[in-house]
Amino acid sequence: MDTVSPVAPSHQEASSPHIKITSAKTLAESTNLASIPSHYAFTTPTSGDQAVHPDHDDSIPVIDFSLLSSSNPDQRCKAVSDLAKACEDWGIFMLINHGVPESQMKATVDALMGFFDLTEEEKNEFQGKNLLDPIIYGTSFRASVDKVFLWRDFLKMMVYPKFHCPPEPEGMSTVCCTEVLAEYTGKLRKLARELLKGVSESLGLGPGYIDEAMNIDSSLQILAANLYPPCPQPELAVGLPSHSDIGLLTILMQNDISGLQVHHGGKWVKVDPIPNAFVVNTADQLEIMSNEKYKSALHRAVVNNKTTRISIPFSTGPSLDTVVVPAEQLVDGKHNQATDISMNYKEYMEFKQSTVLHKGLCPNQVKI
Ligand SMILES: O=C(O)CCC(=O)C(=O)O
Repeated sequence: MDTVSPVAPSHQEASSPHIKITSAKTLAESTNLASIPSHYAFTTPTSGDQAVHPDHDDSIPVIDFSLLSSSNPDQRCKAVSDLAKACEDWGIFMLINHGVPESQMKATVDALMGFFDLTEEEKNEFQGKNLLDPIIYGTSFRASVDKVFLWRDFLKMMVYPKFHCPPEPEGMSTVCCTEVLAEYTGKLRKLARELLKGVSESLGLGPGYIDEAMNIDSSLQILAANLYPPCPQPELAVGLPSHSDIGLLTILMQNDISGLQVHHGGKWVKVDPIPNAFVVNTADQLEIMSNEKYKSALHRAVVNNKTTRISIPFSTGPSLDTVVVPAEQLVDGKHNQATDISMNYKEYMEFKQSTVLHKGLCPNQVKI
């Protein structure tokens, strides 16, 4: 399965290995920054690959979670069929009426913004070394090896089966990050599980099929935050290049600043935020499990020169030791070749990361 995008920007020559690594936030806040340093400039300007707004008659699907979880069979049936269409045609949809209170969403954004406001020294304590480190803070993708830097800082935390998040620095008594993030991820875990039931049904499998086959009881769930500060030359810089996510589904929250784009019908389409809605996208393990009926959505993030954007993806995968295979019911021997990668999820994560780094492609096509 090819998860590397055909439309990723090409790189300039490798920049000097002696570049001083600084966060995008620190760089953006440095005075008189009128242009970006050369090691942030992609040779293919993103403006040459302009995204469009969705058409009126082909707009990004909206799924109403209250109907998906309704006890009225007709409502649920309609919602499941809308979900099937959304996953098959787009691989991305807006999720409304999901039951996560606006106040909790806002508190989560504030808590994570608060993390990025810490000093470099404080944040750098969480620089991870390995893919499966429970907490990783960084800039770009892997700044120590990246040839061209991405205009983003990030924090990634494994939140299930065991919850991890950076401890609150002393004196920050007003923001209770641990509690906020633990409650938020607990809600999203339930939401993801319910959504996967709907997805399972939408594939013609029983509602519990994915839950059981993917060992969702011990699934790996990761909460991340991407910070994209204002960039003086957004047409040259890249927030996140085209990539697919590695898990089953990603549920993304964002502040009210646009930047996310999805590849659909041969074009890049803007996914403008809807207040209080989540964006949900299909990911690699769902593509494998569904025998490619639901393709893993290619998406990317662009930056702007005015306002900081934050996006907060929550990824649900199978358990690390699950070998994901296509559901038998979706393979019909004659017409349907089964996608079989014969790797467990942990090996898949390592494989995707090493392949991309080895080939020297833009490393952020690897998703963790
Ligand atoms: O910032 C965004 O909207 C996209 C984030 C994303 O694609 C990711 O973290 O994988």
